[in-house]
Amino acid sequence: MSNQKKSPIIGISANLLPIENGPFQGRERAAVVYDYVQAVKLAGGIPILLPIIEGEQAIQQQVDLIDGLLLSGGYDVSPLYYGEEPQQALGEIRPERDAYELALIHTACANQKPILGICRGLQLLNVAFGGTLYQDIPHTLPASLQHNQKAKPEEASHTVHLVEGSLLQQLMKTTSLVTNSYHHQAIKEIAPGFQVNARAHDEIIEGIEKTGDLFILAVQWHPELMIMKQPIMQKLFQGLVAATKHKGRSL
Ligand SMILES: [Mn+2]
Repeated sequence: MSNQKKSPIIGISANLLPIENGPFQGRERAAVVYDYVQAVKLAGGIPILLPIIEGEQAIQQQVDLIDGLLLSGGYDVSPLYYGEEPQQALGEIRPERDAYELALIHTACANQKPILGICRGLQLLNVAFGGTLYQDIPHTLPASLQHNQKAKPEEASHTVHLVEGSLLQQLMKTTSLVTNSYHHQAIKEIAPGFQVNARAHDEIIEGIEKTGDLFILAVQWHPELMIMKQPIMQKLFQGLVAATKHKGRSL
């Protein structure tokens, strides 16, 4: 098979999930919700899972295997990584996943690999480049909207306004979306070198992108869970796959 016909390989960062019962109870799985896999495949990429490993050289070799990186959702980011102590409302953290994915992000970026971050992926991307987070939206901003929806994952929960002229807005070809929302943390200070590309009505940041030539873009919602109901969400994954070919942020 010639290189030209090969589909881009998209590495999806895996979560750590404890097995809840049976003989292996308490052991941990490297896993992602299957919707990420399907979304990447549907967009024309070949999905592979990237389990947490240690070691700069090993992570470099993982990055060498992939053409693009998808940062999946999961636990809260340890506030120690952005210079804060834990508040009461902080959720479960897995610092070993933070450490791994921070190294993964910097290695992918140094190797010019496009990155799409989802939910925790957006938060970690912001922290990786020097930004900070609200540890708990209801605690810090009690007047905010409900960002941890009770509706089913495929259902839209709140409106998101896209910033005119941003990469996200050009990709989605609209200035307004309705999205699901499964986060209790949000960006407080955006990382240097990044710009906001989407906000909810309460000003909570719902998307960011890195300025410059690389496609490094992230959203706070879960587009992978909405594709069947809102096919427009597929454009995010198509954008990531397309960026592996252009080696840049042009669409
Ligand atoms: Mn939200």
